[in-house]
Amino acid sequence: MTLKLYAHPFSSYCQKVLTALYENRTAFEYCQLSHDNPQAMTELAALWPFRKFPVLVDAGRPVPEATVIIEYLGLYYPGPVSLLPAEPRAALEVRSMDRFFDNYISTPQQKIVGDSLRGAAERDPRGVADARAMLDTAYAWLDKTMAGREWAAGDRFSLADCAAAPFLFYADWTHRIDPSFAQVWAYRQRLLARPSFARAVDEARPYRSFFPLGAPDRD
Ligand SMILES: N[C@@H](CCC(=O)N[C@@H](CS)C(=O)NCC(=O)O)C(=O)O
Repeated sequence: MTLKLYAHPFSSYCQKVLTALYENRTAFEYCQLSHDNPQAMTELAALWPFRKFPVLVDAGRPVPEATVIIEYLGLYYPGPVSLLPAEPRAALEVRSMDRFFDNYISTPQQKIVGDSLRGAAERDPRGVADARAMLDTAYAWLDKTMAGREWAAGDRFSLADCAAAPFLFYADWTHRIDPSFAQVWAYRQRLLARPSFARAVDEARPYRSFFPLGAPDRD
């Protein structure tokens, strides 16, 4: 087996890639990052000095960044489910929704969680307030955008849904999605029911106590 993934099951960006791998039943070696496995952390730092994960390694070639990993898998290890349409205009819509979920759902969500891990003197209340406001704007925009769509970019599950699934999952735990956003709620439920993401959620269940804001008793 040539593919090795450095990842942790509870990480949202790792779940984004795991969902893509599970969609296509792509075989890979799972190198689980943990403080109990310093060797894996050392290897990660050597592969990608930013120490962000996931990182895929293909026969020694490091491939960082979740979106790029999923595109890489589609190019070099294609399976039955094409997560990026071959038609360039359709691909552009998938990529723009993927950017939306990374930049306007995950980034503010991570800001809020990251801030909660800081000591009182290092907290950034203005930054957290801005992040909460960004999530409110993003939920409202997504609610309108999802009207008439089954998946993020239309009627086919794609790279953008691999991003949406973990990011909406944790975003709601972090900054509740108002029940009035019925389209967002229904979409989040569809994502939770998708077997590839459901598997990633199940594999992460043992780590829910890690969630710094307290994991809710649902999902
Ligand atoms: N831009 C990266 C972000 C990856 C990311 O932020 N991963 C988190 C885990 S969900 C991480 O590495 N956290 C550890 C750190 O920031 O030191 C991607 O798209 O893969």
